[in-house]
Amino acid sequence: MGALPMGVDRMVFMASKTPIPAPVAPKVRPKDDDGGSVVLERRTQKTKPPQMYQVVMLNDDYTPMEFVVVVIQEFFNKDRETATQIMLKIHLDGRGVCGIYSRDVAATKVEQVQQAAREAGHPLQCVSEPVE
Ligand code: TYC
Repeated sequence: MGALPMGVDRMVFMASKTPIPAPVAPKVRPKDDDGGSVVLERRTQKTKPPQMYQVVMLNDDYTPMEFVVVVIQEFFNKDRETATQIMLKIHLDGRGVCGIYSRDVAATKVEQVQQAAREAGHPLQCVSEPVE
């Protein structure tokens, strides 16, 4: 160190700035490269959309068509025309998709249909299955 001013035997340094907050972790990973600089490399997308489930209604020989139409209207929010088309598709093909939902919602729809069928004394069945 060079000469101090006359009468001063030591220098005292004090922090004069407010502390800088710790940096927030970035959503990208730092990667050391050759030059000693830090490159931020974007992480490849890791979140996937959730698996969806279709609620499939099954045909049987006993449940009245009218009951099926009303169930599809009530629990799958279809208008009467759409509900009738779905019911006829089930009647002809043996099964038909009434709606596609997240897993929990699909499971609830199945429960609601089964409960309504049980209470009305009909053997109507439906199941939930993953789409694709
Ligand atoms: N097959 C039934 C009948 O002829 C009608 C029916 C349609 C039943 C769809 C179930 O999921 C069903 N009465």
